[in-house]
Amino acid sequence: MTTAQTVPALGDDPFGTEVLTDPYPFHSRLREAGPVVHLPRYDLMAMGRYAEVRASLTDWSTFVSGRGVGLADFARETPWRPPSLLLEADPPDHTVVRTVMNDVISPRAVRAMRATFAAAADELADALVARGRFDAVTDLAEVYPLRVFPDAVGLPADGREHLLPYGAVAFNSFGPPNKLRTDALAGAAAAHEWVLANCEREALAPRGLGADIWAAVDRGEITGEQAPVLVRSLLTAGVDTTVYGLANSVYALARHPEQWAALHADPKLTKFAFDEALRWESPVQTFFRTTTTDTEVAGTTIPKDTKVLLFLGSANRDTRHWGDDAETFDIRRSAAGHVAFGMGIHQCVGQAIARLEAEAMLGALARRAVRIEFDGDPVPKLNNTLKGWASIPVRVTAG
Ligand code: OVM
Repeated sequence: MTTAQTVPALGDDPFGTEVLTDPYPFHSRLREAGPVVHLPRYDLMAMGRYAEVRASLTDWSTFVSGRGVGLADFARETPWRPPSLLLEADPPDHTVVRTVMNDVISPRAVRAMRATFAAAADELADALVARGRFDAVTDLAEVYPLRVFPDAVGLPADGREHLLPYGAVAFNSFGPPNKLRTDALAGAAAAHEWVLANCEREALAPRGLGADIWAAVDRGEITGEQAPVLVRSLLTAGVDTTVYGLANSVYALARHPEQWAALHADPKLTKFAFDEALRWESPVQTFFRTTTTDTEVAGTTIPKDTKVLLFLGSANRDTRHWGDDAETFDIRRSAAGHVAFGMGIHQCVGQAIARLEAEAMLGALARRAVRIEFDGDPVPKLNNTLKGWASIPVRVTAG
Protein backbone atom coordinates (compact mmCIF):
# COMPACT_ATOMS: atom_id res chain seq x y z
CA MET A 1 0.00 0.00 0.00
CA THR A 2 1.43 3.44 -0.90
CA THR A 3 0.27 6.22 1.37
CA ALA A 4 1.50 9.74 0.63
CA GLN A 5 -0.91 10.96 3.29
CA THR A 6 -0.20 10.49 6.97
CA VAL A 7 -2.50 7.91 8.43
CA PRO A 8 -2.21 7.17 12.15
CA ALA A 9 -0.72 3.76 12.83
CA LEU A 10 -0.89 1.32 15.74
CA GLY A 11 1.63 -1.49 16.10
CA ASP A 12 -0.65 -3.80 18.11
CA ASP A 13 -1.64 -7.26 16.96
CA PRO A 14 -5.46 -7.18 17.12
CA PHE A 15 -5.41 -11.02 16.98
CA GLY A 16 -2.74 -11.43 19.67
CA THR A 17 -3.43 -12.90 23.10
CA GLU A 18 -3.44 -9.54 24.86
CA VAL A 19 -6.07 -7.87 22.66
CA LEU A 20 -8.23 -10.99 22.32
CA THR A 21 -8.27 -11.42 26.12
CA ASP A 22 -9.21 -7.80 26.83
CA PRO A 23 -9.87 -5.82 23.63
CA TYR A 24 -11.26 -2.69 25.25
CA PRO A 25 -8.04 -0.75 26.05
CA PHE A 26 -6.94 -1.33 22.45
CA HIS A 27 -10.36 -0.25 21.12
CA SER A 28 -10.05 2.97 23.07
CA ARG A 29 -6.62 3.74 21.57
CA LEU A 30 -7.88 2.78 18.11
CA ARG A 31 -10.81 5.20 18.29
CA GLU A 32 -8.59 7.96 19.68
CA ALA A 33 -5.94 7.45 16.98
CA GLY A 34 -8.37 8.44 14.24
CA PRO A 35 -11.33 7.39 12.11
CA VAL A 36 -9.08 5.26 9.88
CA VAL A 37 -5.95 3.65 11.32
CA HIS A 38 -3.16 1.72 9.62
CA LEU A 39 -2.19 -1.57 11.27
CA PRO A 40 1.33 -2.30 9.95
CA ARG A 41 1.33 -5.74 11.64
CA TYR A 42 -0.85 -6.95 8.73
CA ASP A 43 -0.63 -3.86 6.49
CA LEU A 44 -4.33 -3.21 6.61
CA MET A 45 -6.68 -0.38 7.45
CA ALA A 46 -8.91 -0.44 10.51
CA MET A 47 -11.90 1.48 11.80
CA GLY A 48 -13.07 1.52 15.40
CA ARG A 49 -15.49 4.45 15.54
CA TYR A 50 -19.24 3.92 15.27
CA ALA A 51 -19.94 6.34 12.40
CA GLU A 52 -17.30 4.98 10.03
CA VAL A 53 -17.85 1.33 10.93
CA ARG A 54 -21.57 1.68 10.32
CA ALA A 55 -21.08 3.65 7.09
CA SER A 56 -18.65 1.03 5.74
CA LEU A 57 -20.98 -1.85 6.61
CA THR A 58 -23.76 -0.05 4.79
CA ASP A 59 -21.72 0.76 1.66
CA TRP A 60 -21.63 -2.78 0.29
CA SER A 61 -20.48 -1.79 -3.22
CA THR A 62 -17.29 -0.02 -2.04
CA PHE A 63 -16.60 -2.37 0.88
CA VAL A 64 -17.31 -5.80 -0.55
CA SER A 65 -17.66 -9.16 1.20
CA GLY A 66 -17.06 -11.38 -1.84
CA ARG A 67 -13.28 -11.35 -1.31
CA GLY A 68 -13.84 -12.77 2.17
CA VAL A 69 -14.70 -11.15 5.50
CA GLY A 70 -11.53 -12.45 7.12
CA LEU A 71 -7.93 -11.43 6.54
CA ALA A 72 -7.52 -13.85 3.63
CA ASP A 73 -8.23 -12.15 0.29
CA PHE A 74 -10.15 -14.66 -1.84
CA ALA A 75 -8.89 -12.82 -4.95
CA ARG A 76 -5.37 -13.96 -4.03
CA GLU A 77 -5.71 -17.15 -1.98
CA THR A 78 -7.96 -20.18 -1.92
CA PRO A 79 -10.53 -20.10 0.91
CA TRP A 80 -10.39 -22.94 3.49
CA ARG A 81 -13.89 -24.02 2.36
CA PRO A 82 -16.16 -23.01 -0.54
CA PRO A 83 -17.25 -19.44 0.30
CA SER A 84 -20.56 -18.81 2.04
CA LEU A 85 -23.18 -17.70 -0.49
CA LEU A 86 -24.47 -15.20 2.08
CA LEU A 87 -21.61 -13.92 4.20
CA GLU A 88 -18.92 -13.97 1.52
CA ALA A 89 -20.97 -12.76 -1.44
CA ASP A 90 -22.17 -9.48 -2.96
CA PRO A 91 -25.19 -8.39 -4.97
CA PRO A 92 -26.65 -9.47 -7.28
CA ASP A 93 -25.84 -13.09 -6.29
CA HIS A 94 -26.21 -12.33 -2.60
CA THR A 95 -29.64 -10.79 -3.08
CA VAL A 96 -31.15 -13.99 -4.52
CA VAL A 97 -30.06 -16.28 -1.68
CA ARG A 98 -30.68 -13.66 1.01
CA THR A 99 -34.27 -13.34 -0.19
CA VAL A 100 -34.70 -17.10 0.15
CA MET A 101 -33.20 -17.06 3.66
CA ASN A 102 -35.42 -14.12 4.69
CA ASP A 103 -38.41 -16.29 3.73
CA VAL A 104 -37.06 -19.39 5.50
CA ILE A 105 -36.43 -17.42 8.71
CA SER A 106 -39.66 -15.42 8.40
CA PRO A 107 -41.37 -13.90 11.45
CA ARG A 108 -44.03 -16.59 11.06
CA ALA A 109 -41.43 -19.40 11.01
CA VAL A 110 -39.77 -18.01 14.13
CA ARG A 111 -43.12 -17.60 15.90
CA ALA A 112 -43.73 -21.30 15.30
CA MET A 113 -40.59 -22.10 17.36
CA ARG A 114 -41.64 -20.02 20.35
CA ALA A 115 -43.51 -22.57 22.46
CA THR A 116 -40.87 -25.30 22.09
CA PHE A 117 -38.02 -22.89 22.80
CA ALA A 118 -39.80 -21.51 25.88
CA ALA A 119 -40.50 -24.98 27.31
CA ALA A 120 -36.86 -26.03 26.87
CA ALA A 121 -35.67 -22.81 28.55
CA ASP A 122 -38.05 -23.26 31.48
CA GLU A 123 -36.91 -26.83 31.97
CA LEU A 124 -33.21 -25.92 31.95
CA ALA A 125 -33.75 -22.89 34.22
CA ASP A 126 -35.64 -25.08 36.73
CA ALA A 127 -32.75 -27.53 36.85
CA LEU A 128 -30.03 -24.87 37.12
CA VAL A 129 -31.78 -22.87 39.84
CA ALA A 130 -32.44 -26.09 41.77
CA ARG A 131 -28.70 -26.83 41.64
CA GLY A 132 -27.87 -23.33 42.85
CA ARG A 133 -24.34 -23.41 41.44
CA PHE A 134 -23.47 -23.98 37.80
CA ASP A 135 -21.22 -22.86 34.98
CA ALA A 136 -22.99 -20.29 32.81
CA VAL A 137 -20.95 -21.43 29.79
CA THR A 138 -20.77 -25.21 29.97
CA ASP A 139 -24.08 -25.81 31.81
CA LEU A 140 -26.19 -23.07 30.19
CA ALA A 141 -24.87 -21.23 27.13
CA GLU A 142 -23.43 -24.34 25.46
CA VAL A 143 -26.46 -26.43 26.43
CA TYR A 144 -29.57 -24.44 25.61
CA PRO A 145 -28.97 -23.49 21.94
CA LEU A 146 -28.01 -27.11 21.21
CA ARG A 147 -31.29 -28.31 22.73
CA VAL A 148 -33.43 -26.17 20.45
CA PHE A 149 -31.64 -25.00 17.30
CA PRO A 150 -30.48 -28.30 15.71
CA ASP A 151 -34.05 -29.61 16.04
CA ALA A 152 -35.37 -26.44 14.40
CA VAL A 153 -32.97 -27.04 11.50
CA GLY A 154 -33.92 -30.73 11.31
CA LEU A 155 -30.48 -32.21 11.94
CA PRO A 156 -30.10 -35.85 12.95
CA ALA A 157 -29.41 -36.44 16.66
CA ASP A 158 -26.17 -38.23 15.93
CA GLY A 159 -23.02 -36.13 15.65
CA ARG A 160 -24.31 -32.81 16.98
CA GLU A 161 -21.17 -32.60 19.13
CA HIS A 162 -19.42 -31.47 15.93
CA LEU A 163 -21.41 -28.21 15.80
CA LEU A 164 -19.49 -26.19 18.40
CA PRO A 165 -16.03 -27.25 17.15
CA TYR A 166 -17.11 -26.43 13.60
CA GLY A 167 -18.18 -22.94 14.60
CA ALA A 168 -14.92 -22.38 16.47
CA VAL A 169 -13.00 -23.30 13.31
CA ALA A 170 -15.08 -21.02 11.10
CA PHE A 171 -14.72 -17.99 13.38
CA ASN A 172 -10.99 -18.57 14.00
CA SER A 173 -10.48 -18.87 10.25
CA PHE A 174 -11.37 -15.19 9.71
CA GLY A 175 -8.17 -14.25 11.51
CA PRO A 176 -4.52 -14.26 10.42
CA PRO A 177 -2.56 -17.53 10.18
CA ASN A 178 -1.74 -17.47 13.91
CA LYS A 179 -1.81 -20.50 16.22
CA LEU A 180 -5.56 -20.15 16.86
CA ARG A 181 -6.32 -20.41 13.14
CA THR A 182 -3.70 -23.02 12.28
CA ASP A 183 -4.63 -25.35 15.16
CA ALA A 184 -8.35 -24.95 14.46
CA LEU A 185 -7.99 -25.83 10.79
CA ALA A 186 -5.63 -28.72 11.55
CA GLY A 187 -8.27 -30.34 13.77
CA ALA A 188 -11.30 -29.56 11.63
CA ALA A 189 -11.63 -32.64 9.42
CA ALA A 190 -14.23 -34.64 11.37
CA ALA A 191 -16.48 -31.65 12.10
CA HIS A 192 -16.19 -30.41 8.52
CA GLU A 193 -17.12 -33.81 7.13
CA TRP A 194 -20.15 -34.16 9.42
CA VAL A 195 -21.42 -30.68 8.55
CA LEU A 196 -20.98 -31.31 4.83
CA ALA A 197 -22.89 -34.61 5.00
CA ASN A 198 -25.76 -33.19 7.02
CA CYS A 199 -26.50 -30.25 4.74
CA GLU A 200 -27.84 -32.74 2.17
CA ARG A 201 -31.57 -33.10 1.67
CA GLU A 202 -31.60 -36.80 2.63
CA ALA A 203 -29.91 -36.11 5.97
CA LEU A 204 -32.39 -33.43 7.04
CA ALA A 205 -35.79 -33.97 8.67
CA PRO A 206 -38.82 -33.52 6.38
CA ARG A 207 -39.81 -30.43 8.38
CA GLY A 208 -37.47 -27.71 9.56
CA LEU A 209 -35.32 -24.84 8.36
CA GLY A 210 -33.11 -27.23 6.39
CA ALA A 211 -36.08 -28.70 4.52
CA ASP A 212 -37.43 -25.18 3.93
CA ILE A 213 -34.17 -24.21 2.20
CA TRP A 214 -34.36 -27.33 0.01
CA ALA A 215 -38.00 -26.51 -0.84
CA ALA A 216 -36.74 -23.33 -2.50
CA VAL A 217 -34.94 -25.59 -5.00
CA ASP A 218 -38.28 -27.17 -5.97
CA ARG A 219 -39.72 -23.71 -6.58
CA GLY A 220 -36.76 -22.87 -8.83
CA GLU A 221 -35.53 -20.05 -6.57
CA ILE A 222 -32.09 -21.57 -5.96
CA THR A 223 -30.17 -24.52 -7.39
CA GLY A 224 -29.51 -27.90 -5.80
CA GLU A 225 -25.86 -26.88 -5.54
CA GLN A 226 -26.70 -23.75 -3.57
CA ALA A 227 -29.07 -25.38 -1.04
CA PRO A 228 -26.48 -27.33 1.01
CA VAL A 229 -24.21 -24.27 1.19
CA LEU A 230 -27.11 -22.25 2.62
CA VAL A 231 -27.89 -24.97 5.16
CA ARG A 232 -24.19 -24.81 6.04
CA SER A 233 -24.63 -21.11 6.87
CA LEU A 234 -27.24 -22.03 9.51
CA LEU A 235 -24.81 -24.48 11.07
CA THR A 236 -21.85 -22.07 10.94
CA ALA A 237 -23.49 -18.85 12.02
CA GLY A 238 -26.32 -20.18 14.19
CA VAL A 239 -24.66 -22.01 17.05
CA ASP A 240 -21.48 -20.41 18.47
CA THR A 241 -22.90 -16.93 18.04
CA THR A 242 -25.89 -17.67 20.27
CA VAL A 243 -23.73 -19.58 22.75
CA TYR A 244 -21.43 -16.56 23.11
CA GLY A 245 -24.38 -14.16 23.18
CA LEU A 246 -26.01 -16.02 26.06
CA ALA A 247 -22.78 -16.44 28.03
CA ASN A 248 -21.77 -12.80 27.55
CA SER A 249 -25.24 -11.72 28.71
CA VAL A 250 -25.00 -13.76 31.92
CA TYR A 251 -21.47 -12.44 32.45
CA ALA A 252 -22.63 -8.83 32.08
CA LEU A 253 -25.56 -9.35 34.44
CA ALA A 254 -23.49 -11.18 37.07
CA ARG A 255 -20.87 -8.40 36.93
CA HIS A 256 -23.63 -5.83 37.57
CA PRO A 257 -25.87 -7.11 40.42
CA GLU A 258 -28.09 -4.01 40.32
CA GLN A 259 -28.82 -4.76 36.65
CA TRP A 260 -29.84 -8.32 37.50
CA ALA A 261 -32.06 -6.97 40.25
CA ALA A 262 -33.77 -4.66 37.74
CA LEU A 263 -34.25 -7.56 35.33
CA HIS A 264 -35.63 -9.86 38.04
CA ALA A 265 -38.03 -7.13 39.14
CA ASP A 266 -39.22 -6.61 35.58
CA PRO A 267 -38.46 -9.58 33.27
CA LYS A 268 -40.05 -7.65 30.39
CA LEU A 269 -36.65 -5.91 30.23
CA THR A 270 -35.05 -9.15 29.00
CA LYS A 271 -35.01 -8.16 25.34
CA PHE A 272 -33.35 -4.85 26.20
CA ALA A 273 -30.86 -6.61 28.46
CA PHE A 274 -29.87 -8.89 25.58
CA ASP A 275 -29.33 -6.02 23.13
CA GLU A 276 -27.36 -4.12 25.74
CA ALA A 277 -25.20 -7.20 26.41
CA LEU A 278 -24.57 -7.57 22.67
CA ARG A 279 -23.55 -3.93 22.56
CA TRP A 280 -21.40 -4.05 25.69
CA GLU A 281 -19.61 -7.30 24.88
CA SER A 282 -20.23 -8.19 21.27
CA PRO A 283 -19.79 -11.90 20.44
CA VAL A 284 -18.65 -11.10 16.88
CA GLN A 285 -15.91 -8.52 17.45
CA THR A 286 -14.61 -7.95 13.94
CA PHE A 287 -15.26 -8.51 10.26
CA PHE A 288 -13.22 -7.43 7.24
CA ARG A 289 -14.32 -5.88 3.99
CA THR A 290 -12.25 -5.24 0.82
CA THR A 291 -12.33 -1.95 -1.11
CA THR A 292 -13.31 -2.11 -4.78
CA THR A 293 -12.10 1.43 -5.51
CA ASP A 294 -10.04 4.23 -3.97
CA THR A 295 -12.38 5.65 -1.38
CA GLU A 296 -12.28 8.51 1.09
CA VAL A 297 -13.37 7.94 4.65
CA ALA A 298 -13.38 10.94 6.99
CA GLY A 299 -10.59 12.59 5.01
CA THR A 300 -8.41 9.50 4.61
CA THR A 301 -8.04 7.84 1.23
CA ILE A 302 -8.15 4.06 1.36
CA PRO A 303 -6.68 2.60 -1.83
CA LYS A 304 -8.55 0.10 -3.98
CA ASP A 305 -8.04 -3.60 -3.07
CA THR A 306 -7.33 -2.88 0.62
CA LYS A 307 -8.49 -5.19 3.38
CA VAL A 308 -10.33 -3.09 5.96
CA LEU A 309 -10.84 -4.41 9.49
CA LEU A 310 -14.08 -3.19 11.07
CA PHE A 311 -14.18 -3.33 14.88
CA LEU A 312 -17.87 -3.92 15.61
CA GLY A 313 -17.18 -4.37 19.32
CA SER A 314 -15.38 -1.02 19.41
CA ALA A 315 -18.08 0.83 17.48
CA ASN A 316 -20.52 -0.46 20.08
CA ARG A 317 -18.54 1.32 22.82
CA ASP A 318 -17.78 4.60 21.02
CA THR A 319 -18.59 7.59 23.24
CA ARG A 320 -19.07 9.69 20.07
CA HIS A 321 -22.24 7.72 19.45
CA TRP A 322 -23.30 6.25 22.79
CA GLY A 323 -22.31 9.14 25.06
CA ASP A 324 -19.86 9.39 27.94
CA ASP A 325 -21.21 6.27 29.61
CA ALA A 326 -20.63 4.06 26.54
CA GLU A 327 -18.57 1.61 28.63
CA THR A 328 -21.38 1.26 31.19
CA PHE A 329 -23.65 -1.79 31.03
CA ASP A 330 -27.16 -0.44 31.51
CA ILE A 331 -30.16 -2.52 30.45
CA ARG A 332 -32.38 0.55 30.55
CA ARG A 333 -30.46 2.41 27.82
CA SER A 334 -31.49 2.13 24.21
CA ALA A 335 -28.88 -0.11 22.61
CA ALA A 336 -30.80 0.08 19.33
CA GLY A 337 -28.46 0.73 16.42
CA HIS A 338 -25.64 -1.42 17.80
CA VAL A 339 -23.69 -3.24 15.10
CA ALA A 340 -23.28 -6.56 16.92
CA PHE A 341 -25.53 -8.14 14.27
CA GLY A 342 -23.85 -6.06 11.56
CA MET A 343 -25.74 -3.46 9.53
CA GLY A 344 -26.96 -3.17 5.95
CA ILE A 345 -27.57 -6.00 3.49
CA HIS A 346 -25.56 -8.59 5.48
CA GLN A 347 -27.17 -7.86 8.84
CA CYS A 348 -27.69 -11.16 10.66
CA VAL A 349 -30.50 -13.04 8.91
CA GLY A 350 -31.01 -15.28 11.95
CA GLN A 351 -31.23 -12.59 14.59
CA ALA A 352 -34.89 -13.29 15.34
CA ILE A 353 -33.91 -16.84 16.35
CA ALA A 354 -31.02 -15.53 18.46
CA ARG A 355 -33.41 -13.11 20.15
CA LEU A 356 -35.98 -15.83 20.72
CA GLU A 357 -33.36 -18.07 22.35
CA ALA A 358 -31.96 -15.29 24.51
CA GLU A 359 -35.33 -13.97 25.63
CA ALA A 360 -36.56 -17.46 26.48
CA MET A 361 -33.43 -18.52 28.39
CA LEU A 362 -32.50 -15.26 30.13
CA GLY A 363 -36.16 -14.55 30.90
CA ALA A 364 -36.63 -18.02 32.42
CA LEU A 365 -33.59 -17.47 34.63
CA ALA A 366 -34.52 -13.91 35.58
CA ARG A 367 -37.98 -14.99 36.72
CA ARG A 368 -36.54 -17.76 38.95
CA ALA A 369 -33.42 -16.16 40.46
CA VAL A 370 -33.45 -13.08 42.64
CA ARG A 371 -29.63 -12.94 42.59
CA ILE A 372 -26.75 -14.21 40.50
CA GLU A 373 -23.12 -13.94 41.61
CA PHE A 374 -19.74 -15.14 40.41
CA ASP A 375 -18.69 -18.32 42.19
CA GLY A 376 -15.09 -18.22 40.96
CA ASP A 377 -13.15 -16.37 38.30
CA PRO A 378 -14.53 -16.39 34.74
CA VAL A 379 -12.04 -17.89 32.27
CA PRO A 380 -11.70 -16.15 28.89
CA LYS A 381 -12.00 -18.16 25.68
CA LEU A 382 -9.81 -16.85 22.86
CA ASN A 383 -10.99 -16.85 19.26
CA ASN A 384 -9.85 -14.69 16.33
CA THR A 385 -13.40 -13.31 15.86
CA LEU A 386 -15.51 -14.15 18.89
CA LYS A 387 -15.22 -12.54 22.36
CA GLY A 388 -16.37 -14.72 25.20
CA TRP A 389 -15.72 -17.12 28.00
CA ALA A 390 -14.68 -20.74 28.47
CA SER A 391 -16.13 -20.80 31.99
CA ILE A 392 -18.30 -18.52 34.16
CA PRO A 393 -18.92 -20.17 37.56
CA VAL A 394 -22.05 -18.67 39.14
CA ARG A 395 -24.26 -19.06 42.18
CA VAL A 396 -27.96 -18.21 42.00
CA THR A 397 -30.48 -17.52 44.72
CA ALA A 398 -34.00 -18.79 44.03
CA GLY A 399 -36.91 -16.43 44.58
C1 OVM B 1 -21.96 -18.33 6.82
C2 OVM B 1 -21.50 -17.58 8.04
C3 OVM B 1 -20.41 -18.02 8.71
C4 OVM B 1 -19.95 -17.36 9.82
C5 OVM B 1 -20.59 -16.25 10.27
C6 OVM B 1 -21.68 -15.80 9.62
C7 OVM B 1 -22.02 -14.20 11.34
C8 OVM B 1 -22.13 -16.48 8.50
O1 OVM B 1 -21.49 -19.45 6.62
O2 OVM B 1 -22.79 -17.86 6.08
O3 OVM B 1 -22.31 -14.69 10.08
